[in-house]
Formats: sequence, structure tokens, C-alpha cells
Amino acid sequence: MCTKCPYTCHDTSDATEFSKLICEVRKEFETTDRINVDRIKSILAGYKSNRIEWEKYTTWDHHRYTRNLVDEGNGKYNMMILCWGESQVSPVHSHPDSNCFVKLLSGVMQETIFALPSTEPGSGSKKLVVKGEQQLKKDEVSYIHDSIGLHAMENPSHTEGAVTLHLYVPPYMECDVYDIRTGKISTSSMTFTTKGGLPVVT
Ligand code: CSS
Ligand code: FE2
Repeated sequence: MCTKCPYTCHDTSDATEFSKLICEVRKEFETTDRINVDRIKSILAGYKSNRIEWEKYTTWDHHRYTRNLVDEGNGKYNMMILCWGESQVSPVHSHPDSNCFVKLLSGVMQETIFALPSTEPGSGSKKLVVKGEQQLKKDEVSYIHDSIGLHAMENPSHTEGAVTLHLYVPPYMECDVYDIRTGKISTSSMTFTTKGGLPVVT
């Protein structure tokens, strides 16, 4: 029993390290809305991934990655688990003024960061320019914000799924999606496949 946990945000019938991580993040935002990026990164990185502890939040879809809400963070953030089937990708996207932390729980993930295209009239081609790439290793945490750029995530494996833990502060349900060749922007709405481990009925 996770007796120290005062929250009703998640299943406290166990005292797994994952359950403690949920509590730790909650505590971090309890008294302040300010965000300490390095501290949050360190909290997330400190959890040693153990599949048994988070498996109930995983769902798989042949056609696209799934989004599974773990904790709504009292309205201050969303913590979720994303499941990426073999070769599944996200489009290039923004995180509407939200701080985005991504921790790899299992498998391999590739992140490509793009410069935010200029909105100045006459600023030339809108083709997106790659700023950097990294392959996340298990338990590593990456961070992005619109002030850094845009990104796309990909599971490069043709044989193995990947699972990531995301923290968005503040939460958002819509983002901009960019065409990589033209920079053309469209809006994409986000949905959840499960919440708290239970299917979302639509
Ligand atoms: N932003 C994407 C995943 S990559 S951070 C999403 O939430 O679906
Ligand atoms: Fe993202």
C-alpha cells in the first residue's frame, strides 16, 4: 500500500516505483506553477523503468501510436504513456507553449528537432530545417518547448514496439502539425485511447 500518497489521482493499491513517480511529480506542482526544467528532468530520469509497473497503461494500434492518460496533474499538466508500434511516427509538431518532457520506458525512439520556420513575409522557402537528432535510450529524458523548435518522434525499429512517458506542462489538446517539405501548418486535435488504464468511450 502506498500509504504516504495523499492523492486520488492513480491506483495507490501498490507501492511501485512508478506509482511513487506519479506522486513525486504531483508534489512538485502542488505549491507552485513555476516549472524547474532540470528538476523535472531529474525526477523523470530517476525512475528506473519496470514494465510490470506501467503495463496497464499500454494499448497498441496497428495504424498509429496510442495516447494513454496516466494523470491529469490537477489541471496543471498531463502525464501520459504513448505506445509506438514498429516504425510508427509522429508528424512534425509544436507543443503550444507547453513544456514537453519525454522519457523512454522501453524500446528505442528517435527524435528529430526542426527550427521553427520564420513567419516573416518573404522569408524564403518554408521547407523545414533539421536542427538536431537524437536517439533516446531507455530511461533517458528529452525536453522541448516551442522556443527551442519543433520535433518529430519515430520508433525506428521494424521489429519492436516502443513506450514513452510524456509530461506536458501545461496540458494541451491541440497542436500545430507541419508539412516537412512546405512548412504548411494544420491543426491537429489530440485524443486519448485510455484514461487511468480504462478505455475512453467515445
Ligand atoms: N506530442 C505528441 C507526441 S510526441 S512529444 C503527442 O502528444 O501525441
Ligand atoms: Fe512532441
